[in-house]
Amino acid sequence: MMKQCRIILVGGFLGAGKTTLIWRVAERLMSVGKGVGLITNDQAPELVDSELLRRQNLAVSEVAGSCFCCNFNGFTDAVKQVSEGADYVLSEPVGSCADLSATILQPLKKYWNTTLLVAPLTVLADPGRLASILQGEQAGLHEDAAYIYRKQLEEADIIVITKSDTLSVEEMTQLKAKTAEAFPKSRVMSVSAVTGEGLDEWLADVTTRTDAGKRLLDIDYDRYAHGEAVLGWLNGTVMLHAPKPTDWDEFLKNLIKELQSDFEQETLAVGHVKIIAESGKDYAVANITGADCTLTLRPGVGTSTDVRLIINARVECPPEYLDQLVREALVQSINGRYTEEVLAWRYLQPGRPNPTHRFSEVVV
Ligand SMILES: Nc1nc2c(ncn2[C@@H]2O[C@H](COP(=O)(O)OP(=O)(O)O)[C@@H](O)[C@H]2O)c(=O)[nH]1
Ligand SMILES: [Mg+2]
Repeated sequence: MMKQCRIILVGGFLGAGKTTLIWRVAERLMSVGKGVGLITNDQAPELVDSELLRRQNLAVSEVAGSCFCCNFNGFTDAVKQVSEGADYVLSEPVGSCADLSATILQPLKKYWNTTLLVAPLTVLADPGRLASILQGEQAGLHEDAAYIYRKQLEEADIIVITKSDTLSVEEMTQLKAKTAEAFPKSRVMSVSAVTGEGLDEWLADVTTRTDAGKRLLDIDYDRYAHGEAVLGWLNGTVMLHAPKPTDWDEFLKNLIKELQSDFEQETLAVGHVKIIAESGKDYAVANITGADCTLTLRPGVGTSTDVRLIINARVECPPEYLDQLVREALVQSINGRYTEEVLAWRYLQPGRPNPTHRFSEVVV
């Protein structure tokens, strides 16, 4: 019999910690000799996530230009590409996507059951946003984006609260209990990609359980579409050339701070903004996530004359305005010191989700 590869979908809202978890877990699996393939997803090419994961020497395929659900065949092509010789394929759907049980898990179970084992649907939740949602608030998001957030949790086979290193044990115990109460049909766990806490427990579940996509979501596609459309998206790739060696970590820190203060000033809710700065083998990543605009900077790209920036921004405003803000922040940070070469630059508003398949019954 042909070897079956297990596909593990790791969903959850923008900035929940999907890419970080996938990377940690891929490392862990490979260290015990397992073959791992990865799939990232976005509405437009030039993804920081793909670049970051490729830098860890992992086989990565990207479904760009539409989400997995609206391009199921693109998704399964990507699965074919990275599952060759792999024991596990880890895949990250778009953070504002929902209804994955009906549009991805059921079709996989139905049409791909001879080659793929489907793991339970995991949905990650950042503790800050989750706590707000559980209190009936909106986590600083538009009400329809908060609606998507709740719907994602509702269909999860497993809800994983991420970033447990940022809470006390007591706070996490309470948050888990509240989550289990609000979403009684999902298993609730917690992890930290920083300390590794909870990773083995989650892995034990998704590498052995086969009860995937146990429920179908009751979701209003008008609200879902609107919740996605309130976010402007921007993906850009820019080369900067300096006349003399320059500290690009410092530059990146300034750029992300500039953006953070712009969004704060305009009171725009940030879904997720991430920038990778690369020079040869060296790179740094900066992120803004969450209602409170947390900032993380992983050094270091160091000092050189040239740097490549990939910028991905998902912010609650019209895409044209996001384009303007990001351009202005770049101009400010460059301050006439470097020459800029734009390699790719796209901004868009996600279109209405129109899934390839949408099952109305659970496949057993
Ligand atoms: N403290 C902490 N931060 C984390 C953890 N996992 C992810 N992050 C941070 O959360 C932000 C978003 O992570 P990312 O994996 O890109 O989220 P994604 O949008 O869901 O793929 C980044 O700044 C990460 O460094 C964690 O376990 N602990
Ligand atoms: Mg990601």
